[in-house]
Amino acid sequence: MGQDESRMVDDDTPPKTLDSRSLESLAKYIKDGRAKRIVVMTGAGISTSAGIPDFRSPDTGLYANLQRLNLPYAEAVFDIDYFRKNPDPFYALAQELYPGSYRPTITHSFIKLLHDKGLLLKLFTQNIDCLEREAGVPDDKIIEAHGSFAKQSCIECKYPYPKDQMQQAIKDKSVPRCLNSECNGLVKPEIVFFGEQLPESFFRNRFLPEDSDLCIVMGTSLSVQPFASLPQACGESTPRLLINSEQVGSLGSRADDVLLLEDCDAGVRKLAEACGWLEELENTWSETAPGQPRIEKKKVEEPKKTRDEKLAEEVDKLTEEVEKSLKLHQEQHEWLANHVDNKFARIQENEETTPSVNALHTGSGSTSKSSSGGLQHVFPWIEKKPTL
Ligand code: CNA
Repeated sequence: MGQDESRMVDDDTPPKTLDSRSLESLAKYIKDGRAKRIVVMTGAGISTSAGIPDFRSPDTGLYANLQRLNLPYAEAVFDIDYFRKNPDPFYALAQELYPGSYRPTITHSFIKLLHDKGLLLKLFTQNIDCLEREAGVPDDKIIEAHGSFAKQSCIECKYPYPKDQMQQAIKDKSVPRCLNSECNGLVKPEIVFFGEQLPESFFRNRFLPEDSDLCIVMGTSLSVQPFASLPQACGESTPRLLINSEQVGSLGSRADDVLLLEDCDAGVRKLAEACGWLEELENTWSETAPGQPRIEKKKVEEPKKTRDEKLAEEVDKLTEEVEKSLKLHQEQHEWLANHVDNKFARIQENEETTPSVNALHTGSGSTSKSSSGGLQHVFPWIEKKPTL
């Protein structure tokens, strides 16, 4: 049985893995090569210094500043039932939160540095802002437990919606509708709303912390389940570090928990310095500055297409080809009709003067004035010319 996760460990309890519950001791543990499979768990607090408010900080948090949206209660903006009735407040807010206008923080770059050093097992984030990707952490290392703005789809039939059209809708504060005309459901970014299921990738990886040798929790109030239980999945003797403005969850209840109750950016700088990585960290972060050559990002994978979508695409392609060929056919038809008309006119003209040429063209030796009639089996669309 594990120890009581709700009680803070007392100062007399000796750590099991670290020399002491201090940042220096934790840094030594890392430098000694004992932390090779680090799990990082993050929340809105790692993005506040980028300019994105968190939810729950009093005064500055998002929930404290939503009066302008006239919501019945602050959380309604992310509630799927409320969204069905009134999607406008979400789209008003989405314009402010949409990725593209914020620079990753040095805390995001710290996670990238852990990856560069081959030490990052997985990042579990509750954030929807995609700043981890912007910082260069590869997609396959990130579990976006609450989804993100990276993809969008219909809330009813899940039909994917193109990114560029979503960007335009966000810009216009308009509410996009499903492109499947039979559905016409509301479209939203694949952010997990209250009342929606977490992504399958979260459930698939939720026990991964058991395999870690260090857990770093940053910028989260650990108040949203099931994410909040992740740190408990770490082994009893696995060191856990909390970098946050306040003590949260069960962090501090175990013998190898280290608490750094301060600003995330300041905290990661201290840890990096203690590990001898500060310069590298600053360099990694400087790559995210506006105007710097962008970090190579892996393409966000488009959702896999269903059989019906593939079929619809194939039908569209075929329709386009048929239309193109019909258009060609039509042009050819017009050209030939003109051509024959001209010829017919010339023949008529010649007939009046040189009947022998006419006989050559019809191939019959006849002097019939109805030449086009002879061509009708080849060009059936040519109307029979009236016999002059
Ligand atoms: P939260 O409940 O708002 O908690 C944030 C925590 O971070 C609090 O404990 C704060 O004290 C702490 N904090 C804030 N700023 C700092 C800082 N600079 N340094 C250190 N600590 C700080 O947010 P959670 O992430 O815990 O809640 C989960 C919600 C928040 C998820 O569903 C997210 O989708 C949602 N959210 C995400 C974003 C984003 O993507 N940036 C923004 C706002 C909300």
